Amino acid sequence: MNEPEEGFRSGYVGIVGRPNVGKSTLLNAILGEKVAIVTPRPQTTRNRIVGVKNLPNAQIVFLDTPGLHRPRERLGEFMVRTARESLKEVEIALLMVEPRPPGDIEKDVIKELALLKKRGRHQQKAVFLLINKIDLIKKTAILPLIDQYRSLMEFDEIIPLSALHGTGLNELMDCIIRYLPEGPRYYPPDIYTDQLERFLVAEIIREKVMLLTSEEIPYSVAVDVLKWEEKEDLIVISAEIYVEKESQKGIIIGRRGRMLKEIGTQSRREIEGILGVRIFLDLFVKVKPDWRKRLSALRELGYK
Ligand SMILES: Nc1nc2c(ncn2[C@@H]2O[C@H](COP(=O)(O)OP(=O)(O)OP(=O)(O)O)[C@@H](O)[C@H]2O)c(=O)[nH]1
Ligand SMILES: [Mg+2]
Repeated sequence: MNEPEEGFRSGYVGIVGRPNVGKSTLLNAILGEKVAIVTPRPQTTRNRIVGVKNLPNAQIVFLDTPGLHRPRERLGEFMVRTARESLKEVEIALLMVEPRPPGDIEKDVIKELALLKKRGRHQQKAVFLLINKIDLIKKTAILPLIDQYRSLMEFDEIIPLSALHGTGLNELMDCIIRYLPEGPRYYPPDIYTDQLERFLVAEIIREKVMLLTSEEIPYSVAVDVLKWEEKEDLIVISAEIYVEKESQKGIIIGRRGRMLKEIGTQSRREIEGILGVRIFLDLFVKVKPDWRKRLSALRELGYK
């Protein structure tokens, strides 16, 4: 960590909200890089994802988090804990919501955010409300929503936006910079995430599984990279796709191995695009019975 430069601003900014509101879409849009996977299904993100935005006079460390929900198994408990704990580290919390009136999840997190704001030790934390997906509603519907949220808490800023279309992002960035304290660079200026390429590769494979399967399968899958061998002009990667039941294994493999082949092809193309090198990707499917419920299995898969 460097000494602060005169006038340089920096800080941690957490993005929280219920699943599927568009948190990861926002992070990718701000960075202009894919660091977090996105699917139309809730509970896509399972870990805290760091994304660093480097600007000439500021560095913003964004924390994308798993969606807040009422967990039904241990994996869900881990996810919600991860999201809530991230809030403690941030200077600014961004509560992202759908363009809908607040529900129980929003009311609960707002209570927590109001407490955090009061308790902020070194410096008061700021809390912004981001009303996302405004491309889906009429302009006239925004003001009544703002009023409803405002009656629950005094937000420092309320910003309607569309992470998908990029609307409102400049205003959001300007607001964030205004609230950041002076501080050092936490990361070197050419770094935009702290995640290992191995992790991103596993996530991209999981994204393809989530996009190509249905019902319980998207949620029952975990991916682990087993081998990573850099050769002269290609990288050889093998990865294991874990499911919870034998029947799920059959679905992931598909008729004559077709589904697994499709997962592999789509993953490989995207990984090649991101890493800029030819990839040989070998996928295996394995049953880890009820892994989402078992602490030891969760740990083995990196959810700890
Ligand atoms: N119409 C519209 N869709 C959006 C917008 N932002 C995100 N989405 C879509 O919403 C879905 C969920 O997006 P994610 O970014 O994965 O949501 P998330 O909040 O990270 O979800 P979890 O990781 O499950 O907590 C995807 O299908 C996105 O394309 C938006 O501004 N407008
Ligand atoms: Mg997400």
